[in-house]
Amino acid sequence: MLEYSMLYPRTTKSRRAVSMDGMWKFHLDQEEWGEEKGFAEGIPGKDLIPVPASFQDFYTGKEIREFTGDVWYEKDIFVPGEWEGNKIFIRFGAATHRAVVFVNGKEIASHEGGFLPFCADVTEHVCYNAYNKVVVKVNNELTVTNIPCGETITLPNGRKMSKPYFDFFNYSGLQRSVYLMSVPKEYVFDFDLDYKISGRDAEINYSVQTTGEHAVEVELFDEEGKQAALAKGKSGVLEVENAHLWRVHKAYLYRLVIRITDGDRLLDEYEQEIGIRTVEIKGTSILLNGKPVYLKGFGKHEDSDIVGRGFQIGVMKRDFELMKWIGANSFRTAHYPYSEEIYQMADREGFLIIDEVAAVGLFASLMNFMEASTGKETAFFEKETTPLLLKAHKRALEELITRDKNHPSVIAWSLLNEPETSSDAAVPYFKEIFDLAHELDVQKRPRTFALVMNSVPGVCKCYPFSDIIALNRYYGWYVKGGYEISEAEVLFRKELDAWKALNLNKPFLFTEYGADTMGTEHKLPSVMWSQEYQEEYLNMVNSVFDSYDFIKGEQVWNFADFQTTEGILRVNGNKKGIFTRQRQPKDGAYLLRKRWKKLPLDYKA
Ligand code: CKU
Repeated sequence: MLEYSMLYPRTTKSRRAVSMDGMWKFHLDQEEWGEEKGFAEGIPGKDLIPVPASFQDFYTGKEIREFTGDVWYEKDIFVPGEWEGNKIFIRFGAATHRAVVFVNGKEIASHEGGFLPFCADVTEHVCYNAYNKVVVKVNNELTVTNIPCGETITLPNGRKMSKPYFDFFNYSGLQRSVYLMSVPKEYVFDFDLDYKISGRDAEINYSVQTTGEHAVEVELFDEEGKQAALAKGKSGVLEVENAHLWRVHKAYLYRLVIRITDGDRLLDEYEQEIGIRTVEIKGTSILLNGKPVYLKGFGKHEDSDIVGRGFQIGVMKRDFELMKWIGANSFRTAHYPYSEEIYQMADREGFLIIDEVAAVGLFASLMNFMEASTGKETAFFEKETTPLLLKAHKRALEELITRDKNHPSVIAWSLLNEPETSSDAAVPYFKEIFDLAHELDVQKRPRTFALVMNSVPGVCKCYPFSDIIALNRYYGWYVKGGYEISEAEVLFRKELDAWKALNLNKPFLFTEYGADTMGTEHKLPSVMWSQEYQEEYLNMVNSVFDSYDFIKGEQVWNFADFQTTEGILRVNGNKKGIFTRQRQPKDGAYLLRKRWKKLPLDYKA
């Protein structure tokens, strides 16, 4: 069990959640002397920066954009006097990749892992009815003992530089919302839900964890606000008659209210929207409420102009509108857990999410996505430091599942992205991770991981762990692109025939395929990078997908163009977007729209 609650911050009858978003004081610790100079008590300078946002793309100096090391944030917050006697937390939606929190000069909390929330319990450290100084030291260095993996090097000029083992820019900082929260001493800490549908009715098996022993009651309201069920006790069953199920693009959301009471007195109340649905794998089918679904959609990123990986509510809205327009029904949160608001929106819009932990780059190569295509193998899990990595990975997985388990939109967990899978040492590592996911999830949702190009039958030792076989494949791009595309198709089919011969009786899903395309380039006849080639490529791949019944979904890489580290393979970022970074369609978007609008939800059932 985690040492703080992961529940989303809300104001209720008993709780207060005050946003700390806005302008914070900001300072880059180029000299690496922040601790020694007493930054914990207040940082130097007058520069202000928005939170939430990545710090990198606001400034005009390259040394700031590429800065690797510690950055410091500061804000004064007023803690109301009437909160005294409650528990007071500061909750960070994310601090990338690690943070130390100081209040009034004193170190209160630290956290590692840049894409999941954490709380600093400041109850004993704040002055009530007064301003308090909050200082946060955020560090963005990459290592092989934390996820995502990478290295930090030092250049001859003495500056540090991030070398990610992954293909997205190492954006960092306070990239998600920060809240000041007050909750009662005895409060709802966590809850789990599991669903059973029988005929027109549904049962919700629930269990609630609180920090005390007082009575618990759980009440369910429908969309009209009418009571749909009521139950008492820390665990039990909510019986819902004539249940409205949560369905793809027809999401029905109930409101679950959890109360702790002492006789007539309310001690705590927490509420959340939930959806009644089941998820199951049967043979090669992915079943939602017992009915087969075919996934259409994207691998995405949290990435946009100016704010980088910072959460942007407007960009989120636009992305969902585009996904509806194109006929998508799902996405994978490549390559890290996204902002919580995105899952809330998916719950509401009826999108299916494959929720990925930030275990990317577990393949020792700076350009793993390239080298893997050449068949290169690395014994990534045989390092002396592997136990440390496993520990960080397990912790992140626990945080992820605790945070996201009650979203109806989350239908599967992606536990690793493109790891090394060919060495014997990979097997026990995978076993621990896959077992933990099942242990933590009462719904026992399907588990998967995205297989890199060299993870093929005969080489990959880890695919048996997966409930859904998720492939990242680039035949026609990294392998035999351009005029050689006909050979790419032959090789692609050859690999799929080899998978078919294994008769795994599991669903296959394409979690990546795509071609870099400049939104500005047209060329007839096509060349690689032109919009014409993206269409040619998509037509080839789609015809392959249509030939194999066990392929139960296609999530193209990527939803939109995104920023990466600079280099000769990337033209100011990865251009595999179906939309540009500014969220306008490339020609391929119209092609996919035509296809996806036509494919029924139960395609290949
Ligand atoms: C993508 C084997 C494919 C790995 N995949 C990872 C993803 O993060 C990259 O952006 C490849 C690409 O476009 O190369």
